[in-house]
Formats: sequence, C-alpha cells, structure tokens
Amino acid sequence: MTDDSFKRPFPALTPAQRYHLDVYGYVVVENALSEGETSRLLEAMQRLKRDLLASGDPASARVRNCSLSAHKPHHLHFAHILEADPALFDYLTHPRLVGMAEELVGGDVRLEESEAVINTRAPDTDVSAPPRYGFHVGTWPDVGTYTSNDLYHCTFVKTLTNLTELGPDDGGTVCIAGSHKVGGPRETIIEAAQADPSLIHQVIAPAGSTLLFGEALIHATGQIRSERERCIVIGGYTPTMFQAWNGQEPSAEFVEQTPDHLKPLISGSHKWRWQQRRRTLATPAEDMS
Ligand SMILES: O=C(O)CCC(=O)C(=O)O
Repeated sequence: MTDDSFKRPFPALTPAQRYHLDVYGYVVVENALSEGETSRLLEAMQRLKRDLLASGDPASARVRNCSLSAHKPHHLHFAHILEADPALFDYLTHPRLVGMAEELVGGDVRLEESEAVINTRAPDTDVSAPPRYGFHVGTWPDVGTYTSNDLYHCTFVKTLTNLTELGPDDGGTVCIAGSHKVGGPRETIIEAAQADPSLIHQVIAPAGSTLLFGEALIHATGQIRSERERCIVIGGYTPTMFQAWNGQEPSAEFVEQTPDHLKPLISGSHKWRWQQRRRTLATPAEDMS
C-alpha cells in the first residue's frame, strides 16, 4: 500500500504488546473498536445471518457474495463477508487493525480472506469433562515465519474481533502459547498442551477487542459452556504477492467500486511490489488519534 492517502499507524503496537506477541504468538488489544463500531458490526452480522438463513438451503445460500462454510444449528461460519455490508468493509480496512497486521507481516498487506463465526454452546457439550478443541494452523514455523530486527514475523496473519463480550465460559478463541516458534509435528505439541492445560490460553475480553496472531500459532474455537451467543469477525492478511484464500478473491465489480486508496489492500494489486517495513522492540506505537 504505497498510496499515502491510506494512513495507518506504524508501528501499531506498543513495545509491551509487541513483546507479548513475540513470546506467546498472539496479543489481545482490548477495546480496539469503539462501542459504536462494535454494535454496528454486530447488527451487520445479525442481518447477514438472517438473510442467509432465510434464503433457503444454507449449504448453497449466497447473500451479497457471502456463503456459509459451516452451518450447524449452533455454529455458523461465514465465508467472504467483505462484500456483504459497509460495516464489514470498514472493519476489514480499519487503519489501526491493518497497521497491526502489517507489523506482524513485516510490510504492506493484502486482504487474504474475510470470515465470521456466530455460535452457541454445542448440544453435546459435557461441561464436567475437560474441553477438547479442534486445534489447527494455517502456516508453519519453517515456511511461514521469519525473524527481522530480532522480532517474530508471519506471512499469514489474522485480526479476530469479538463483537460479544467473552467471559471464561463464552468460548473465546484458544491457542497453544508459544507454538508459533516451535517446529516438529503439531500433534506432539497438541498432546503436550492437553497434558498441561496451562499452555492453552483463551481470549477473555470485552466486546470490541481484537486478537492479533500469526497462523503458525496452533489455535481453535473455544468451548462455549454458557448460554451466551458468540459473534466474531475475522480479517486474514498476507504480503501483497500472496493469493486470497480459495474462493475469497473479491469480485471484479466490488474492486471496481472500492475507493482507489483501498484497492491494493482489497485486490492485492501491488503483487511483487511488496513494501517491507520493520520496527524494533523499542519503537513507540504511533498515535494517530
Ligand atoms: O472461532 C474461533 O475462535 C477461531 C477461528 C479460527 O480458527 C481461524 O480464524 O482460523
């Protein structure tokens, strides 16, 4: 993104937040969004949910170019929310959050995917048993990460924002702390963490908080044990020369009507003109307020 009219902070994280990210593989920025931004997004997601469910067969439903990649009664996973609502577009292009993603990628980014989850407690949840998680990764320490200025970077990054409050029983995202840097079979790390659950960290945060992590970190949806519905929105970002996730390229019509200064972010048009940018741990966060 070399267009100067798209201003975003660099670096976006304070040294303490950057240190947390390096050590654990993630950082939660509480109240990254205002109450107004959060409630506008939640309304947009509830509208999208209603429209998708009202449109017939959830497996084939497509509303404003969004579809459901999982559609159990207690768990809806939305794929490609980018084009579905201006509030969602504003989230995915939010200067501060894009700045956070750029810091972890180590240069300017393109949007690689846009997703959301609305879920409630699974009907078969046994709240007296230790939780089991669907741990997974999107990249690996050997192919998807590197060190520069002594800081950890990852080429596949997510900003995941909870639009509903997440207490300890509300199913916040879980991850295996530090797994972003540890090589070897993922299964072995998962077994180790299951033997010592203190290695599994969970997001507990007010609505409007953003979890930033690289996809080499082993992570999963948390287990909802309460009566609350959870809603999260997710932006995935990569260096500009990478591709969008399968089926997540924005439509030509959508790119056409995107404001010029945001087109490279949405379409990846800068491709191999990737602008690298690195901080040091000591660099203070840029305050754009
Ligand atoms: O539902 C969640 O909290 C986790 C989402 C996830 O696994 C992902 O975005 O890769």
